[in-house]
Amino acid sequence: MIPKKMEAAFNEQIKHELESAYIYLAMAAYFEDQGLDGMARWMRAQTQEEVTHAMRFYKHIAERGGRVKLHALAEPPADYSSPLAAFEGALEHERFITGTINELVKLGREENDYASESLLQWFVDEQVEEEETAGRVVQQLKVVSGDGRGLLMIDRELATRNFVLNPELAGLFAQGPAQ
Ligand code: OFO
Repeated sequence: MIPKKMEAAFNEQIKHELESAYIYLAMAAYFEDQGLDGMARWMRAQTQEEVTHAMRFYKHIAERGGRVKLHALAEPPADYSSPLAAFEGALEHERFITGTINELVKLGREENDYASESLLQWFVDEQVEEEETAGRVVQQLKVVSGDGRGLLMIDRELATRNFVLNPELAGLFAQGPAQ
């Protein structure tokens, strides 16, 4: 059985992860509007990934006899002053998410909740990657500093991103073998 405090904190984290999805979908819409299709695609892939993050917590709560409860999501910003500002927003948001994951690790230790350790370690590792990925795009956008040709090159590179659903999670979306 999942401790009540962990259940509440994980439900809150589902909200954070879905808010991440919502923020990135709003960024996708911004890039769509700017004609930067590669960046829009990258953000749409990121949106899908964030939904899988929420579902990892959903699955964990349900498997341990807890109750998943969904909270209201905040409205994300619709506009950005530049592609760089949008990716800086993404990086800042990922740093915020890292903080929330660290708090969960701390709470898990206080509650002696060993059953959540491997799930949370997965997220600790994931956040290193998330910050690195967003940070790399920020760096590249700074290098081209608004130069149209450079921007289109980055856009083309980001267009190669594909979202691939981890087969382990397929069952959560009713797309794979039942789990
Ligand atoms: Fe972007 O890692 Fe989840 O929120």
